[in-house]
Amino acid sequence: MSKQIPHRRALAAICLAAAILCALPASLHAAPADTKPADRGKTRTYYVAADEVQWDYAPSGRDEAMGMPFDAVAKGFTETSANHIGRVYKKAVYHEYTDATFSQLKPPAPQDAYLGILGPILHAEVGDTFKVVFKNNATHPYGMHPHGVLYLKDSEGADYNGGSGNMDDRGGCVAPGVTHTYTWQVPERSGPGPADPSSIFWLYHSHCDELRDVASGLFGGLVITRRGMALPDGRPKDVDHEFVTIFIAINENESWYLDDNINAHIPDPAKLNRYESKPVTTTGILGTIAGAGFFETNIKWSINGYIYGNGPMMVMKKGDHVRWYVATLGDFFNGHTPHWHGNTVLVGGQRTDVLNIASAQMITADMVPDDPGIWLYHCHISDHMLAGMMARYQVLDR
Ligand SMILES: [Cu+2]
Repeated sequence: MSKQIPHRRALAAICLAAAILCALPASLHAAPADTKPADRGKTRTYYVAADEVQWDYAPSGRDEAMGMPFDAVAKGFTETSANHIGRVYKKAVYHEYTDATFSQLKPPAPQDAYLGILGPILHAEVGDTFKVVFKNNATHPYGMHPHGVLYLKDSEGADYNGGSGNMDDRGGCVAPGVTHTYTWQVPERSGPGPADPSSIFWLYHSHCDELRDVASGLFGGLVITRRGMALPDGRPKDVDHEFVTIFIAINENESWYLDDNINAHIPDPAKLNRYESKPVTTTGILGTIAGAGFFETNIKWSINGYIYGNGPMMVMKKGDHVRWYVATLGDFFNGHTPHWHGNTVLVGGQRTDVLNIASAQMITADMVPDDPGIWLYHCHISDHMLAGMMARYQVLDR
């Protein structure tokens, strides 16, 4: 008798466990009968922190796009004076780390140095799941809000009245020093559509106070590759080079660090008129955004956080299959027309050499360059270009 009671209890426990297992949705404890193990997808874990840095928009100290010292207009955007901050700003950016200790940075590969101020580009294949462990190392609340992927409220990374109580607040505003884990699923609707190439791009950015967070520097991207088209690291296997370029007028007047930057660089902050606006270039052209006041020169017309061609060269070879992911983000000023000199691209089956993007729009453009050389890649809105929205890419001959 004394031996039968434990036996019955054990049996009851087994039955209870079996009942719980049978009651779970199939996806939680078993693959569907028609799903091969290889189709179940990977969990891709990334460690991303918001770090405060000193960012230099033009580290070479000259106009690399034109191959000369800064001219009178460019000096307003790059040189410190009584009413100009210059080219170095305190900002918050996303950095990738190697593990959950957040003690060692995982810097981008040398060929990805052109990514500049962007957060890490996180890759996945349709069917996968992102697990993004986010740590806020900064002094303001920040988060990570992704476009395109599938999430529950606590992984949306946005702060607003979404109708589900305090669930909306979780992950939208992660307090300084706090870590939050986002789970983003990648179903079919997050991947390439029928007219898309083998991979597409989605932005992510901080959405605690969207305007000020983005102006402070917190944005990056996801690349989703079609099921069966990904290399082990998630990149598309039919592409030789991927380039992510975000054309963004970073409005430093909206940054959380405006006061810090004024105090650090303006010789006499008490005398500064931070509302000074002069819509005239130093060369006397009226009506452009490339003006000379504090307001105008405190907007940085950048590609990946670089102005006047200061980004590292984007290098490819003639005949390569090159994929460009192009986007913009931010305030009113962010409507852009990225233009490649020298080569053309295909977008959804249509050929062009100029795109048209407004804030948070994302375009994938494929190029097979046939024209070797160093080529200009810039916003075709003329005064954006005048204010520095220029980069270069190089096609090597084979
Ligand atoms: Cu533009």
